[in-house]
Amino acid sequence: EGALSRLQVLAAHFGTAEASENHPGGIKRHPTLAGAEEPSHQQASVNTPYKARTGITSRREYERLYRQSVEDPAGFWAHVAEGYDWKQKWDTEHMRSNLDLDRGRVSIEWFAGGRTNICHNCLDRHVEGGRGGQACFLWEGNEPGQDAVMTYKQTLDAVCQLSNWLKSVGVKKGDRVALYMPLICELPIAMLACARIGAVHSVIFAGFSAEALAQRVQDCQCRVVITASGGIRGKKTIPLKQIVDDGLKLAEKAGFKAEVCLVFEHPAVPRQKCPWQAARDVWWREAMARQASHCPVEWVGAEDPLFLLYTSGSTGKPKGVLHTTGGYMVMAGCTTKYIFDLQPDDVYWCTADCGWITGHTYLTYGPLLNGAQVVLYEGVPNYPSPGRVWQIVEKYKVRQLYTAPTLIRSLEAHDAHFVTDSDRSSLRILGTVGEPINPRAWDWFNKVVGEGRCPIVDTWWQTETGAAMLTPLPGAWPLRPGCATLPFFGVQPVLLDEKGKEVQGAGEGILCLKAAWPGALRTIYGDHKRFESTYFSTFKGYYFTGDGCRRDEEGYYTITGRVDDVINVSGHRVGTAEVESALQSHDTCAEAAVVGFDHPIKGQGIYAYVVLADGTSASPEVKKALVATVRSQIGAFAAPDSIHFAPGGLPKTRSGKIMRRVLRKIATKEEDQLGDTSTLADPGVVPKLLETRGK
Ligand code: 6R9
Repeated sequence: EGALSRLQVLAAHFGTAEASENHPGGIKRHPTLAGAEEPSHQQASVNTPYKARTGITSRREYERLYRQSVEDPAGFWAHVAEGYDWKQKWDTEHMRSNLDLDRGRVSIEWFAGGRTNICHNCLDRHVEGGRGGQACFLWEGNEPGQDAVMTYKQTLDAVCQLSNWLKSVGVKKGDRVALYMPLICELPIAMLACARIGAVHSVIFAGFSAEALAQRVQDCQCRVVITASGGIRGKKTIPLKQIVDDGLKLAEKAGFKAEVCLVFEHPAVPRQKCPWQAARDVWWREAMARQASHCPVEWVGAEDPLFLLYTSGSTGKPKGVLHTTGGYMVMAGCTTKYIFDLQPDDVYWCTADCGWITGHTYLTYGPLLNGAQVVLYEGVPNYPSPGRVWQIVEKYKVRQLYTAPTLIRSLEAHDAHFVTDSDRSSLRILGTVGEPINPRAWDWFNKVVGEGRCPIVDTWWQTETGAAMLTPLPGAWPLRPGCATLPFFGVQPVLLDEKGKEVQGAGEGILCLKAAWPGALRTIYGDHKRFESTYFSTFKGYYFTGDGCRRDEEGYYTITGRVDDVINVSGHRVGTAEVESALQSHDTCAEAAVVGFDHPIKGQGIYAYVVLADGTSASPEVKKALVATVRSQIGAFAAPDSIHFAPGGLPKTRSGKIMRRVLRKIATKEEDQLGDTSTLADPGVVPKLLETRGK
């Protein structure tokens, strides 16, 4: 195949030939819930007909492009990038990376030399193309009947005002801005306003506690914090500004001071009820009233930072994952287009919060780069009834719905009429992300929600990967419940055995990624050594994902779950070390060890073993106090489901290492599979743990 025809194929698929407005360019088991399900590889294929408007309608078509994407990654991605506006083109040798520590510092660069702005590509480009009057955000409040629409032009104006305000308080390119907000339009607006002027946003999920907030604002040394007076989810009002004040007080004790705090007045907490520090705090509405709705874009380098997002690892404090502008933009736009077959004007709904990576890539940047109408829902899925999600689908005629297995399981538990009472005929594509989806939930999503006519895209990826890595393309090949199927363009997954040898053909191993992709994280903020050691030292030359994975004869990939000490609770990553250190900070706790266990709704739950301090005796009050400590230090979502007092101590090897395998088996009542415990310093602790379980 000659170079010319290859370019033509690329042009046809990535729309660069069209002048239309918008063509941006120790392995664990799968959590087989309820124990009775067949694992994914034993499931029959499901062939849901769907004709993608992107033109990729068969596996052959995909494979042709995939081959090009891995044979000439720089050329492939440059073609995709041409679908976006750049102030300055990238160098001819724009992709420079080294993933091999033996060859020196790990570094990743894409579109080097290029200058662009992601906010411009998300908003100005569409407005300039005559689509300013089209809906950008379809906001749905907590209460049914509460809603608002913002057009692309209105969104651009609001973003410009905020950018101007940020500049007026001295925020410059490269400065960090922390966002702690409910899911209202002002949250993505604030992200875009930072991006517009080259400031680096750091969204902190509004479910994190004051202490977690303090840790994050300190680590990123943000100049400004943007928040709201409060938020409302279901029947619960959340005093966000109070939490920010508490967090900033803690940070001040540790020697860090934020200069300005911008507060959006949310009706859930009126201003009279909001704590206030006149020297530092500013009301959003008053501040915006003085700002012009025009603000020139700061053209930033492709490798200038776009955002920081903190995530949990298996050890230590949360890591500030840093993403840069060009590669992230190109990959966010491209994956959204191909995975969701997203076209301008499509009504698209992703139920994630902006506080997580999914809310960055697939609620904000990806859909806006494609000019879609984005549904933003502030409330919870089961309020005021378990039918709410489907009512929203009917109300806005949602075409693509992207959600998490935990939400699917929690709604599946209710009578099917909650779903069927609403008209879902607008739905064309369903998606899941965040954790393995068990086949039963997949089936329900497929048959009951999608009436068997919507392909389900089970997308595997991570905060670090920036965009989806393993995913079906709708209609292009048969699906299988619980299976992420094939790699996206440019993604080269490998399965390594424990010795680091690549598994060939069908088999199981640790999922790693070979070669750099544009959306990859570039570093851990302020700690490049930790970046190298966390992701690139386990297997030299490969990015280590932390997930176990199986590949079958068809080349399909199935994620089997984390192989490290990260627990995935309702799709939220929780590090065992973080929960342990929260527990250990409490006076009653001498020692703690935390493991995950299969949970019917949350996917995984948190099981904590606690050795009490001398003089403390086990009681329900102590349990409560320990759970409360975790809630206040991390957030409610990380609260242990069970606390198991271990009077005889924890199982340790002679070198003092806690044997977590043993703790996992006891927590999941699989003591028949404890394995070899003869290397324990004191094998007697095991029967004591079994005796005290459930007490
Ligand atoms: C996007 C996101 C990443 C971890 C990842 C894996 C799990 C995500 C999955 C999945 C099975 C899927 N995970 N998607 N497991 N199937 N489709 O969730 O990022 O919060 O960083 O979590 O989530 O264990 O390593 P993040």
